[in-house]
Amino acid sequence: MSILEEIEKIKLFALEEISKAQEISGLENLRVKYLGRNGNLTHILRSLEKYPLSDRKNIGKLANEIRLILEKEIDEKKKYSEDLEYKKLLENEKLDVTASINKISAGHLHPITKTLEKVEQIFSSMGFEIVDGPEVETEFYNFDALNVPAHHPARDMWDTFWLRQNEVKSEKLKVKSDGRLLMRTHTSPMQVRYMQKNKPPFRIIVPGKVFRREATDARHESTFYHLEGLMVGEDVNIANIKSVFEIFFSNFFEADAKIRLRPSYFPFVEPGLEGDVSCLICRGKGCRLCKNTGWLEIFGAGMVNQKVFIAAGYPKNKYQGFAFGFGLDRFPMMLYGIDDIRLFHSGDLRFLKQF
Ligand code: FA5
Repeated sequence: MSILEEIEKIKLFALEEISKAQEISGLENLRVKYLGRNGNLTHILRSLEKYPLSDRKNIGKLANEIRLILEKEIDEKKKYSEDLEYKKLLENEKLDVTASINKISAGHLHPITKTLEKVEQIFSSMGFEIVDGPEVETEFYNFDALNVPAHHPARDMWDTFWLRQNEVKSEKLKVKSDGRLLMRTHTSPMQVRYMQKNKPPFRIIVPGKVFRREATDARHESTFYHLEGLMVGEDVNIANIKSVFEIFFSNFFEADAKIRLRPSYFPFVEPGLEGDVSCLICRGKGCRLCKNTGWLEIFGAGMVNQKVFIAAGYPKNKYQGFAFGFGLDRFPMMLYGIDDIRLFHSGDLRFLKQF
């Protein structure tokens, strides 16, 4: 085989090896093997003097051409392999934002909070302002200003937790002039607090926690939620109570809930009403929650007693208005079919996770 044929053969071998090489390191080895100091082609170029002068030019030319071809091939393949490796690297590193991972449980709103949001939204749509009040109240706002003086038998209905005064340091509550401190038994104290600072006409709701000394059962807790409502103007009348309740209950239960109004007594309203809603758990047939009556006692209401207006500093007989108080916990009980109020504050995850 002539030296020119031998060079061509080297070229064929080299090209085949380059095409088969998978990795950059493999290509570098081929560069050394063929083009390196002791490489096959370099060796031929270095030993040109051993060939006749007439052949040297052709041998050298061919060997150099092939050298350039191999260099180009190796460089191109190397660039291709580098791109490939980079692509692989990117593929391994890429972040799939849609991939499912082990979810961290973030919790959710308590059923009473959900209820409150819905109630607030309905009353807001009827133009009621949402007002907040203190949970620690004075005897004056919780009782006296609402026409429940000391030793009045109505105080028995709202027996509560009294505080030792030196345990509470609050400028706002004006302890000395407003009597002893207690955990509020209803959100009604905000009637007078609000009226002292605002003039009619207005309509407000006051949601919040209330406290009572109770022997608890399926319908009674010692800590529960109330929602007070108050609408005052010069011509507000009892028909407004009925229409507000009808709109509210049909929106809240998204069902045909029946309402029953009964005469009742609350010292701060005259006349006073008790409002029942047909039990949505048993649909009126009778169950543990409704004590087999088919009705749930949900709210107290009535026209504001003029004595309350006077306690707030309003002139007698100038204004009239209605007030009502809901037990808020009983709403989710009916909505979700919960038959024991004590579950709400039990902290039992098996219960809470259902909502
Ligand atoms: C009152 O507290 C009055 N302040 C309501 C009111 C406001 C009447 C304005 C008139 C005008 P009562 O004690 O009935 O009323 O409580 C109101 C509602 O709270 C009840 O109808 C009942 O649904 C709920 N409730 C009462 N006691 C408890 C309790 N221990 N646990 C859970 N809910 C209760």
